Amino acid sequence: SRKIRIGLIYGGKSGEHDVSLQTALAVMKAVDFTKYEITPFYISKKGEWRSGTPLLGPAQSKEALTFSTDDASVPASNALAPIFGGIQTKGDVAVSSITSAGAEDLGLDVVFPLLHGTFGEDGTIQGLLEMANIPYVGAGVLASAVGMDKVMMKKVFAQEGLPQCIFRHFTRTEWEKNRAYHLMELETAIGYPCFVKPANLGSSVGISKARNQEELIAAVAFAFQYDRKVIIEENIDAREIEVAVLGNDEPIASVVGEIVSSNEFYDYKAKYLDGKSAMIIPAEIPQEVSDEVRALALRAFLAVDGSGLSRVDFFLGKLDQKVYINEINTMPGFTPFSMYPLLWQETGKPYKELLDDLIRLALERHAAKQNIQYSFDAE
Ligand code: G1L
Repeated sequence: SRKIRIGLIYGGKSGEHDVSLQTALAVMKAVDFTKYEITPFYISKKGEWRSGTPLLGPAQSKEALTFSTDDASVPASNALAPIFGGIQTKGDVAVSSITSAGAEDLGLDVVFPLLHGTFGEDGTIQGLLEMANIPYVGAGVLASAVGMDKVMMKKVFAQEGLPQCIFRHFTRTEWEKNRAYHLMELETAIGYPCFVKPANLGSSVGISKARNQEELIAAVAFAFQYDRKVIIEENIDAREIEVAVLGNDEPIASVVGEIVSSNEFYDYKAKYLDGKSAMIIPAEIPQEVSDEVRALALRAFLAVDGSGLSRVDFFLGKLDQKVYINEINTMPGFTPFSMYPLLWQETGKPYKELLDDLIRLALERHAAKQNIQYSFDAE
């Protein structure tokens, strides 16, 4: 049978541009080119799309990945043209349409959207791929969008009855109209210290800790520079533990890992170091806690209507030994040295196999959707 044709979309207009390139290179290096063929789709920092011809082996350099030199091994072409069915001229008007003929037209079987933050993880690229009827790896539009908005995520978790820390949220308009009320509410419900964050999880910027009212007001103003919604959370003295989830309607959970920050990790004989932190896999926690966390991770994945993969992050209270869900990440770090792949590695699934599974899951989800009727008057 012929090779499966993979598209990799990477780069993008976010702060994670370089992480995305590294991830694309890692995926290229890991896939079996006797089974797969890869077409690169690079989005520059300015938002221009560039695509190349199918690769028969991994790109050799970052320049080849970004088509930034004239002698790049892969010639660039207008990447969006095939997705939008080309651009035609009708009289004075340029017309283009998203073809729903989908991946066959593009010469692709499945796409990896390796993009972080706004325009990548928030459901927008997933929406574009849905409209073009192209199978893609990972979360769909809904789970991506819920996973990007901390407030929506916590509301979904609350509805599912998942244990989480105390939080409050408001928009800039609400804050400006009723600041005294919100301050009183935050002080009685949460108290100090507390964490103030932009609701949008696109970046780690805009986050700060407040120890008193003056700091709280400054922290809220700071967070509003990054989003129109902010969330305030209680501070829990806790260990950070994480679980990898893989699957569609019947997901499975990996072993549990722990993140230990640099000022604490010298006591551990850590196998995996990631700059400022160490990853302890499996986490040194009681079996009952590990069982509980894995079950909660699966419930969280199903609650947001996840598909493909997610990393689910928890706090394990140092004082009460209680487990709190922190967040679900539908696009976790994904090089072979990131927590998500390492958790599967330790569970017995190496990176290559993980890629095979994710591709199969994407194709299965797409095939199942083809049988759904979307309207009465099909043309
Ligand atoms: F395609 C997958 F598998 F769904 C996928 C997509 C994106 C997995 C992991 C990621 N992660 C990233 O793209 C990033 C965290 C490297 C941001 Cl650029």
